Amino acid sequence: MDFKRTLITTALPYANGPVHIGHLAGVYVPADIYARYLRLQGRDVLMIGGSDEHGVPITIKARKEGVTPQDIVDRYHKIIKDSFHDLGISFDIYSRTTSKIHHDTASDFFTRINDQGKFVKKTSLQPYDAEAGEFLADRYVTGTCPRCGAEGAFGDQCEKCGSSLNATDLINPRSVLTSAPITMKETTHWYLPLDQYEEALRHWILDEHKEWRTNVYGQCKSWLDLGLQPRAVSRDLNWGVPVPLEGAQGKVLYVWFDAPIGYVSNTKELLPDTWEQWWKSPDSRIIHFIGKDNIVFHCIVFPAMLMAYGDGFQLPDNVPSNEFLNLEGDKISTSRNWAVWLHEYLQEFPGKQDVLRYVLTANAPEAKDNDFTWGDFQTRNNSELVATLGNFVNRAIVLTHKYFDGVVPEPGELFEIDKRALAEIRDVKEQLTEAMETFHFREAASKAMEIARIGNRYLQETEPWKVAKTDLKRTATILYIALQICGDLAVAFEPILPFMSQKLCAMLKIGTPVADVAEPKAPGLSWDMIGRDDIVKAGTKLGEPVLLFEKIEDDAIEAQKQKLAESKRLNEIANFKAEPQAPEVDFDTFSKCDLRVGTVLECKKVPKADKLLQFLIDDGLEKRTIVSGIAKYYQPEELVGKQVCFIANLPSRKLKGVTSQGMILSAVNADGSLSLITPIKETTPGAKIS
Ligand code: B3M
Ligand code: ZN
Repeated sequence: MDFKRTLITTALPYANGPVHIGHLAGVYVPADIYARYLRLQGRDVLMIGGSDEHGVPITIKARKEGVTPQDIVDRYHKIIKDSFHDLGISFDIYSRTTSKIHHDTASDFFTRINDQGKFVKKTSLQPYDAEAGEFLADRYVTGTCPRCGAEGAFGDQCEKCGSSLNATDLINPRSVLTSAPITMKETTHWYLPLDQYEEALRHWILDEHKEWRTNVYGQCKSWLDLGLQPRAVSRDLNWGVPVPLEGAQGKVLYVWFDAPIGYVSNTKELLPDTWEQWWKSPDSRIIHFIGKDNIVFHCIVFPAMLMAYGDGFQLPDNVPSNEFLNLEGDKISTSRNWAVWLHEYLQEFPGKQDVLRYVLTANAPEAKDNDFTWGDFQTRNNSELVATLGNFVNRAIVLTHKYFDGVVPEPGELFEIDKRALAEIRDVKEQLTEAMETFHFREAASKAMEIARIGNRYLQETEPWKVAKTDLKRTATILYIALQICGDLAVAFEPILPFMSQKLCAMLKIGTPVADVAEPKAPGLSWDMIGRDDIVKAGTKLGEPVLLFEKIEDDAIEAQKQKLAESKRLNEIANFKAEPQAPEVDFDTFSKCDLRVGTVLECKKVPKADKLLQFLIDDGLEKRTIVSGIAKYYQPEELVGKQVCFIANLPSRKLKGVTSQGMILSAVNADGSLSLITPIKETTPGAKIS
């Protein structure tokens, strides 16, 4: 089936925090690559995005900060939207689910399904806070975890041991609102009877969409094999789209009911007159880009909603969901601040949007979870973007300036080696196109880089800088071919590296510059240009050479690693639990310990012992030497003149050849590091501690 239009949707991020590299790698970068690729192919495409502004976590965050949920979503919607824009994600629209049009559209979905009698109404017991007079969502119930005994577990999950829970599993369940013990109260909700759609879904996915990614297909199959159950589409909550029925006060549509409808609302907002074409016409197709935790909602629940609604809505053609991206070996976590946040990256690496786009693509978690490391980020930048791509383009353009005054020379007769390079590129183009068509963007990045490798090899073999000494005509042909390869790169990499492509186009004088890289339109280039031998026209005066990429130095990477280490440290502190108290000692035993304050006269490192510092202490009587294992946490210079506490009457012992007469006291911090103990007010050396 040949499609006329492709509607690309991207999961709507919750507007309760900024987006991080996990979101980008899973959804937005691949979706943007695909949209840009289709535009270059001259296809009709729409890329729809927006913020998901409902749901319990937003109300919880608002309560914590003492602001309204609207304040929260206004704040994060803006951060998210701006950061996507600055990364060049070329949305046709990025809207939000608090918009009027979305509320209307979501209400209409509910009403029409309800009017057809397709919901089931059921009454059940739900946690209730009698003091506040409110039903409690799972997250609003807290208590002791029945599995690990941790305090402060929530009604959906224990964050200590990770078990998923029901509110009623908790020991001593209490309301987060008032701390009152919860009671159970009857409440009525509307359910979508997924079981009634099971056969249709089974046929549609398992028989008709065998081409879906194995992770997606497999997850759907296991859900379907388990058998589908009716799912509640409403909640007792005061934040969301109100259930549009008389007598449904205090009830809103469940966030997972309204959020996917956001794709429809946003299309409507963008194209009030023609939106239906994109959703209902059989020659349009819908592609949902999502992360793996959203598969069931997009492949089962939303399609069932669309079936129930009817009216010609089509089901998605594909759902290329990615797996998860980890960070330096650990799961990305918002609450532990273990993430690379997009808005921070953009500030800390100005002008390096493409580096992130490239690394997230080259290392995309397409078939399995993958790891982002700063080391890999640096290597891919320095050895692939700088040394392979940037270097090739730079050589071709600088040599043209050098030998031909920056004017693209007229080629002479093509030699075998020239033809071979062009033929190789046409082969790679075929594989690259196949990779793009089948959502294998990792492969696409590697194929596009292959073009730069072909270019480097070509220059290496033809050596125009040598040929130029004797044969300028031949040099002209070589550089002409090299410039065509630059043109290939500008097009082939446009979906992945749109900022680079813009700069390269400006040097090669191809395409039409766009004012804003995030603008959703092809920059006057077309996919057909790749592999042609006249992309860059002879006689064109090239623009000045600019560097496409620059080396990322170790200190920038170190700074990022430090930042993560700091997150880890703060987390360890947050999770610190003091050790249980030691067994009692009698007073006499304690008072045998001679504890004193001393002043540091000298302090130095102990040779060949990276943990030890050697102190010379004024202890009020004489000078004594003490060796202490704190070299990792203090510089010797900073301690001279400071006062420390020590045990004076321990037997001396030899440490790495130095005799230590006592022990300096320090506190062991949550992360295992040490803090020296010092009197708050300066005292006389030798003062007893009692
Ligand atoms: N906001 C969940 C998520 O960000 C949800 C996606 C909605 S897509 C319609 O993982
Ligand atoms: Zn637990």
